[in-house]
Amino acid sequence: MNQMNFRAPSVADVRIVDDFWSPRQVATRMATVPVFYERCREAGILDHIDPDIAVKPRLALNGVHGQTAQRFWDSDVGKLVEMAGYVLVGARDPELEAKIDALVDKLGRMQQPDGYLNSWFTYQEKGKRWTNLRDDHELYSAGHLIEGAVAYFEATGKRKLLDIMCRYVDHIATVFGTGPGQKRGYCGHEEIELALVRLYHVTGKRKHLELARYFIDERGRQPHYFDEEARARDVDPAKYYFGSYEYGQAHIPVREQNKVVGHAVRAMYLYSGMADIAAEYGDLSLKAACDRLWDDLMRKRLYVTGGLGPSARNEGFTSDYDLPNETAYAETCAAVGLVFWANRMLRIDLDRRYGDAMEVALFNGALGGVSLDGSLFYYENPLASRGAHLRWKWHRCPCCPPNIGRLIASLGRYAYGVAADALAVHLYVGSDLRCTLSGTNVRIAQQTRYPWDGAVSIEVEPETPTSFGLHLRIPGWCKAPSLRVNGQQIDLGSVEKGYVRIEREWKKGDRVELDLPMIVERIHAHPDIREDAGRVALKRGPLVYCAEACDNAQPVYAMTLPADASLAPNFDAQLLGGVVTLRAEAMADAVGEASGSLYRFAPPPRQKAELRAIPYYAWGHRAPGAMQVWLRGD
Ligand code: FUB
Ligand code: ZN
Repeated sequence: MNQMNFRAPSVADVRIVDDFWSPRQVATRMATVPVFYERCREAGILDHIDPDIAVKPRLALNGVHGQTAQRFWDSDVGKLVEMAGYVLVGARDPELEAKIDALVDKLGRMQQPDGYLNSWFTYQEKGKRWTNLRDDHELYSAGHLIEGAVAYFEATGKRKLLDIMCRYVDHIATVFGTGPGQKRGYCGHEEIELALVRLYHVTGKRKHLELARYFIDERGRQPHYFDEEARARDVDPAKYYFGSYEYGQAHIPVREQNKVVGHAVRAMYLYSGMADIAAEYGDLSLKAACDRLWDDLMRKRLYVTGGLGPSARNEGFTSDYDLPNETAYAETCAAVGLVFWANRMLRIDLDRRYGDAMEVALFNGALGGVSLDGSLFYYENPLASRGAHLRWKWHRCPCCPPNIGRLIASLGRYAYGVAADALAVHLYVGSDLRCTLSGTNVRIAQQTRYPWDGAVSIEVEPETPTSFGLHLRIPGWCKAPSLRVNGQQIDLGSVEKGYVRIEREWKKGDRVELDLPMIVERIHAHPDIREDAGRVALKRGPLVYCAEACDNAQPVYAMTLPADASLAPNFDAQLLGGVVTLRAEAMADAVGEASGSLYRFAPPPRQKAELRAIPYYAWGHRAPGAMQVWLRGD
């Protein structure tokens, strides 16, 4: 394993100053956070953690299989706090802080004398705590509250929620483990694993890390914990509604897993936790498992948008190459989860396959999940629509809005990796980073018009001249990159795993200029992805494109893009907050030409038609209509 450990900087260490991302961060602060707070309040989520409201409404189990999203309402509170924490870093806001402080106060008063903290099992199903880890999300909710506590502490210095969660974690550590009398359990929905690692980074307490490792190590072992706890509830484990524990990646121990299976968000969170533990303990067996799983996902189960999990039935994976477009589930949270996982892989292995995937998932599958103004959301992110897939204000399971919100608000964490004597630049985004390299305080100022233009300028400003390595990702999509340091060309011939390393003594005023020319690419799918046979997708730099009905005079399903059609990019500052659109001369079947017969012996006549495509992340903002990523190609 690469001995370097590229840790994510804290949100406070990176200020984003970027034409593309700053407006998204503003939208998160001005819309996603307050809107999500209000909608949680209206739904009763905030009252549900309020100990002063003694009589809670009885919440029906309204989900599939007798499950309900209300069981994990606390996780929404955790994600709200986390998102709020990140936006507070850039701009302290007494009003927002007062609201979050009030929630923290409620959580503190709801906490049981032994440290336990969960509103469902305090008010709805008292006495049933820790009886169904497979389905009940108790540790999942704890994980999100932990992440919220860490973010809020880092942003404000207020440690009340952090202390509450440390107490809860101490309680959890008495209940679960391999010691006498302890339950050898773990959560059906992973999350607490990666949250405990984040907690460890703040507290420095080894016991937090060790609990995370325990949950990773225990998963999928025999005798199977989920079987035993089902029997203890007098339930036949064989009647599990998903049939197999693959649903929660608990079918076999994690080090034996080779295939990306089950619920997509759970899978991404688990693999993120595995990568974390691999990094913390230098655990090669976990890294190897991550690599096998990574290859499986990349080779057989990922949408071109970085979306993942095609099926609504299990909110997850099905079989190899099963990537339908119109029915794609591709939950926003799953693409966000892939960003988390890729970023953690980069921590231990500086390889652009992780950076490239992180970028694709971020700019497409994840970013598409929130409207440009930050107030409307998608849960599913199909790659084709007939026009009925609309952005919504609220969902009975509101997991996605705060997930994409927390990602955007903490973007700086994903842009860089900081090691003791090296810095990695994973994402190109206008930003100002402060970090310590080789013991010296360093400021890195990055400027770019990415994703519209691949020219990147990086100014390096160490307090005193200092030697360290600067690693820059050369994206796999870029065919002719070039690099200059202080005007001098650097040879990119021997770039290791897609990251160029510039090792030198850096001094104030040093300037790195990276040019990543963006051309429009036609993407062809593996022949076994049956729904994409004979089709092409368009990509420019990190952005995947789609054709929407409102931009095209002819129905998008009837259009064919000839192989020799030239694709013209054009920046339109007035459209969708400013986007590069693509135009091409295409052909369209004459759909209106009605001979009256459904089938015929000759193909329909074709006519020339202009095709216009926009970045996928920006679809669904204008008149509802059809949309397609994969276009018929000649
Ligand atoms: O189960 C908790 C969250 O709700 C999952 O991560 C999402 O897929 C949704 O089911
Ligand atoms: Zn979600």
